Amino acid sequence: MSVRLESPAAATREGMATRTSSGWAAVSGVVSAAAFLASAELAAVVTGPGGSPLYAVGSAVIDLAPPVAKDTMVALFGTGDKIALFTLMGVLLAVITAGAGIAELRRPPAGKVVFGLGGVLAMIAVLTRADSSSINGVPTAVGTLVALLLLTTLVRRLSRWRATTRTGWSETSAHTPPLRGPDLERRSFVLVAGIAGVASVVVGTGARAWNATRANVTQLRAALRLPAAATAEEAVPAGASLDVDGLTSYITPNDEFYRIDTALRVPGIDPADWSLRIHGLVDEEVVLTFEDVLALPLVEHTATLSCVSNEVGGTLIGTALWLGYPLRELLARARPQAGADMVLSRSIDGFTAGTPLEVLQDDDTEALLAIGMNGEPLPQEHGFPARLVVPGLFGYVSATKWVTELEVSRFADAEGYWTPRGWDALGPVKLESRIDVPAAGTTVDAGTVAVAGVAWHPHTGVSRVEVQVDGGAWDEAELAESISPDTWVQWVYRWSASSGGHTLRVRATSADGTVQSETELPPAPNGAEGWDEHAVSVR
Ligand SMILES: Nc1nc2c(c(=O)[nH]1)N[C@H]1C(S)=C(S)[C@@H](COP(=O)(O)O)O[C@H]1N2
Ligand SMILES: [Mo]
Repeated sequence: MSVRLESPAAATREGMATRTSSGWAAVSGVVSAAAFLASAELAAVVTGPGGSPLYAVGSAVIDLAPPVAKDTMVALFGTGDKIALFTLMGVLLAVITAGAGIAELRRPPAGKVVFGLGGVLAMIAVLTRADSSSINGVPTAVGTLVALLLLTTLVRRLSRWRATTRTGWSETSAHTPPLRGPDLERRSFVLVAGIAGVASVVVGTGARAWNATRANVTQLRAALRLPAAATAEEAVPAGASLDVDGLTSYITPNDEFYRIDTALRVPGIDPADWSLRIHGLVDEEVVLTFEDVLALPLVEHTATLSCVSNEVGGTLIGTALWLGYPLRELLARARPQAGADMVLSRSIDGFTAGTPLEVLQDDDTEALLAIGMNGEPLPQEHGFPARLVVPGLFGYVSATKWVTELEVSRFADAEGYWTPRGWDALGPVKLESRIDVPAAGTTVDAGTVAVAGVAWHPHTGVSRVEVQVDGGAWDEAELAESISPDTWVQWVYRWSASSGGHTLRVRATSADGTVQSETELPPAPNGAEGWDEHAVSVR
């Protein structure tokens, strides 16, 4: 009996048979899939949980599955049906991507094609979810890119390792010149695969857990039923909405409402965990839970909210029906002390706004701790579960979203987030008007053309809007109705347009008689000024 003795190096070479390299290729595929999920999940932390391909594909499968399959899943796994589904999907994904790894080693770019197709399918699943937006596609794109890069680098390392073990490290192959010995090539492959695999598991589970809590807040919000207002707002008068195509609607739908905040990640607050603390220069510290707020006699109030950063003609403005409780009542409970002149509201995300105390205490200003927006709980991006809304003040000095604290203070002692960043401590909204139609730079037919838009001077009101054509005389526009001076107002001017190029301008007059200033000012430090102007052609 003869014994064949092999050196360890020879054993390594023998061990790197086709079967082994296929095994490692399969590992490459699975690790790349894990990297896809992890990097997509991480990107979804920024874009929102709706961008998670894991979640989207899962719900797409649930949507598309025939009822029999669903019933079977529920019968087999009961309430564990979702976990069972995800396990099944995980196994399927592992099998497919293991195959893709092998395919990439044997017939490149077959594996990359499989990953690419998978990315496209995941993208379709993400974008076809109810109320998905294009931003939700970003995580899947990021994940697909990361997976393709990782698969490429892993398979390249693997084939170099294979080449060295097959031919000896001194020889080279045309495609993958082995630069180092088999041990180094093996180490290089295993190291990258190992790091990528471990990082994917750690980052992926962390990001998934984070996104899952946010998804839960979405569900909590959807399940929340707001009480009816004790003091209801009057119905929107029919005369508030002019019948002009392209004119901004009087009430801004929630999903069209502008969004401005410093939050990288929208805070996800469970109402059960939320509370508002009123403290500082007060005789009595007050703490309110969300349940406390729901039990209060709530009021509805329609108010226009706008951003100090809005340029002349800009769209950082919207009007909503807010449901909430007057801040004046809450402050009365806390009893502010003499000498206090501002309230520093603080968000859970650290943002602060300094609002004059007298505005918040004013009987004629419906400054609210708002929990509802246009008949729904506040959307998460707009401050769920509670924010402030103060008619007549720019958002940066008043409209704190995800508000958790009101600190009664003094302008001499404290300042809001934007004040040390070049914006005034006081931010009353300025008198402004905007042309919506005809859009700037468009061509319209000669004849009667509806020139229309909105004008606002929240809490003061607009008494007149005028339009000027080509620098001529100012002609009065027709004003629509409004619920109160706290909202913007639509206007229309029926223009007899003759062919050629024309310039349209608009200016408003406030209810206090002030005429909108022509002087152009930039947004900083306290709001833009000037007349909105549209150049149009008439044919
Ligand atoms: N927590 C928090 N609240 C905030 C802000 C912010 O950055 N963080 N931005 C404010 C500004 S500048 C504006 S204009 C309004 C915008 O509110 P919206 O996003 O609901 O339109 O929110 C205000 N409340
Ligand atoms: Mo703002």
